[in-house]
Amino acid sequence: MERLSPATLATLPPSVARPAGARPAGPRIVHLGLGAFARAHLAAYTQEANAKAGTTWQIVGVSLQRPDMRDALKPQGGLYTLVTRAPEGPIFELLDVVTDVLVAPENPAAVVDILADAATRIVTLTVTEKGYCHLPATGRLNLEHPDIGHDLAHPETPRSAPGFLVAGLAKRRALGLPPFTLLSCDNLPSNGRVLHGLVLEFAAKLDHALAAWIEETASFPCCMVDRIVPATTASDIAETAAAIGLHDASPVMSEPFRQWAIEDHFISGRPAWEMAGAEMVAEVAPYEFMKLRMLNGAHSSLAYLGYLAGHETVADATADPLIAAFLERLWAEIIPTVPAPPGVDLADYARRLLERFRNPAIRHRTWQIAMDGSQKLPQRLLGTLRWRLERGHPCPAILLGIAGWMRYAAGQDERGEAIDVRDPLAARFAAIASAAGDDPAALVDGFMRIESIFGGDLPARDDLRRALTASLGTLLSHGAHETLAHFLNWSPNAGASNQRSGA
Ligand code: CS2
Repeated sequence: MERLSPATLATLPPSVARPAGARPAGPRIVHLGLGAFARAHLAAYTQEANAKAGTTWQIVGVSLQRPDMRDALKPQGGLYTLVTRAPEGPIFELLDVVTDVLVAPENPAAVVDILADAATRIVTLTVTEKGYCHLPATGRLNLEHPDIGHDLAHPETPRSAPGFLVAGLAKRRALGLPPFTLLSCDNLPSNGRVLHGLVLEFAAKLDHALAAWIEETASFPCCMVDRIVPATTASDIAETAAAIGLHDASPVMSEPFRQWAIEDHFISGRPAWEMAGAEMVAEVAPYEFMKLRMLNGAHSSLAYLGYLAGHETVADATADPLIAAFLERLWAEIIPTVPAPPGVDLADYARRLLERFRNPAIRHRTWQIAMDGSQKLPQRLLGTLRWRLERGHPCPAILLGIAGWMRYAAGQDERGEAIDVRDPLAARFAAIASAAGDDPAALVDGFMRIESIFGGDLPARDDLRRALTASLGTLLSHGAHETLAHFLNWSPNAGASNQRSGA
């Protein structure tokens, strides 16, 4: 079968939506961490904004680690298929807004050059939580991170996202160019402010005048991004080929829903993303709390408990009545902690989340979401937990989610088989698990000592330790299914006085 590329484009069936006309080189967005999510979110919004506003914004992707994305997209001239998987059936659409992909480790100087090029106006990032190389508990740069150490010693050939951003900004300043807007699109609370702090901290370590220039001239708007985009599988590739009649090595699979709330503070222009449905808002925080706590908090909880209960995907897990009922209880605990964004009914938002999770056309693996729990737990579950503990409100469902993470991170599933735990702290988890064996109190103690996750305050609460030990003990001795059944029977009123939790 022929490869999708500008040369074979004419053979696409009319059912595949595609942009009209050629692609003149317009203002540029450089995107760090070009994965499936950004290709289904940022790129889709940008293409639609271009079409509606008659603009020519282009995206150059940068892979900070592997060459796979460049190898897949380069022979296709950057073209790829966005497959929107509605329960009623897929929609195939061609995206042509990515014009090039650079592989940073192969040629870091080329990445710095494009960041410093006059046509680059915005640098967007989806480098995942760990890509910020920071200490989530303090928001400061992790100076022990090997890439940060390297980049401070070799600032012109960086490896990390903060290192590249500062190198690009330094070069622009040397060339007499204005900076770019830095837009983090990762699931971090106050993502723009976190990025601002990290970039300034890194720059100040090299050159105070540079840091001052960045502070005065660059902008770091916050935004909340949302679209469920699971990793593409071999069968997705085969299905796409059958539908479009060409081989696309890297289509992206997405749910129909998408949302993007952005602080409108761009120093050198931006695509008219609002014409594609983005919400330009004065304050992103309420959107962020809603999304991180309600969507991602539920996603992570169901990833751990669902995985342990033997469910491969989110849709399978949500089809399990016990997990669906657990989610309702979890949302009842989360909702009071979230300030509703203007015009949003949070109970309604929760109902829509359940529908989105149930979409059987999306095969989002629980194992994929379970990754990097050490980087995700604080903003997804622990903020909610703190909020409730401070007010003396019970939180048994949140505790069960956290206990599920501990059970998972200990590395053995319910049949005694090893779990492939992917996390920057995986080695530490393994050491905790081997020291604690299956003693729940020792496991809770070991995990709670990880300060970058739990901070100093949570481990000091004996009531919390006891409650987590009880939940984890039940998970260890009875398994996720029975634990959930017991949990749901035992405390029938959502969020109400659950004695067992004690917290
Ligand atoms: C998921 C997110 O992988 C994960 O941890 O929770 O990627 C989630 O699908 C997105 O944030 C949805 O917008």
